[in-house]
Amino acid sequence: MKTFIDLRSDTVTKPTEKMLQAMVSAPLGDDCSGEDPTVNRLEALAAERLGKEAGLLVPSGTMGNLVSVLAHTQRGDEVIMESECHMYYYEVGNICAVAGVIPRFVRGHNGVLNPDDVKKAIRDANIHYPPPKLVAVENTHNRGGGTVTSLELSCAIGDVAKERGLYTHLDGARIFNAAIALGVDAKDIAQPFDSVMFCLSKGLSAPVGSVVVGSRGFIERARRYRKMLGGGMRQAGIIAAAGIVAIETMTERLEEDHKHARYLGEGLHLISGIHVALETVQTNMVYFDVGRLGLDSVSFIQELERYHVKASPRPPTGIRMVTHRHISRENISYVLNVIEEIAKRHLIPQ
Ligand code: TLP
Repeated sequence: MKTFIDLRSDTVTKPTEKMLQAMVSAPLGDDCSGEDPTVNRLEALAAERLGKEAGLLVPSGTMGNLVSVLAHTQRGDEVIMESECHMYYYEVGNICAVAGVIPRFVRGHNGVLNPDDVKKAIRDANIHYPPPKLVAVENTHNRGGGTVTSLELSCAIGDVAKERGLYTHLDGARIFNAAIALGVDAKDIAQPFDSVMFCLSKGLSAPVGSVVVGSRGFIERARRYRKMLGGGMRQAGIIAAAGIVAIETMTERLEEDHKHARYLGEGLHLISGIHVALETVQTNMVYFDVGRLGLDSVSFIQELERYHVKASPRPPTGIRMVTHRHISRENISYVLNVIEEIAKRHLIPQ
């Protein structure tokens, strides 16, 4: 059986040998009583790496964002967020359905928020309005193309929120990709935010898990909400062990994924009929459009699969490809040849 070149997401990465070894030998305990030494070590390590007081292991990024919103807000509060952000777009409406908060959208430039627009979105108290309580930022921004918010902009957004007494949360699912792209420490990216969620299970290759970090008081509240949502796990050290290896050994190599994404983006740019917004190729994602080939996302992906290549649809005519540890430069060269072949077959003469 031929294996697929799977560019759907960096979530498809398998644990490393070192992670598997760490998982079998991890000291374990009941984490719901705070007694799993490996979970405690991971939470302390994550907090230290992001410059916060405490950390909380959660089963997924989705739960990490949700417990953060729950811990910062009350029902009926307003959360200011980018209009294409993951917390709104892909988290099943949980902030409304579970936390009972209402989003107020600010459109970013390829997902990157402008602090002045955030400022304008924060309304003065009025009997007619829900009280604004939280500003949420996503870095890197998934639907924006894996785009990066600079330290200057993050700080300015943090200042705007603070001036008006709002909390700030960072969906930093891929914060270490942002750190590599900016050439800074992840701690600096986290600094302007009261809370940060980041994923162990994406480019860092751990099999399961995300971590939320913030002040001790915030993490205590988030821990209660994790329990309420059924995210309290028992011998979770088996997961945390892989997470520790992920943080300690897997962040630097993300640079390679970024180079591969750039190679892919630049190659696609040269293929007639493919439109790629090269300025958004800043980390490990490449979004492109196949509309000029007369194909929609789903039929293009079906064509790709005949060549054993997988990608994600962004309907109606968009495609997302994400580079990760299992994708080599040779794989990208092959994918570019395949797409050139498909494009030649379908290109509609202008
Ligand atoms: N992103 C996934 C899913 O949308 C399928 C992907 O393939 O990119 N924040 C951001 C920015 C994310 O990209 C994701 C997952 C999450 C949060 C949620 O993490 P999980 O999947 O662990 O709940």
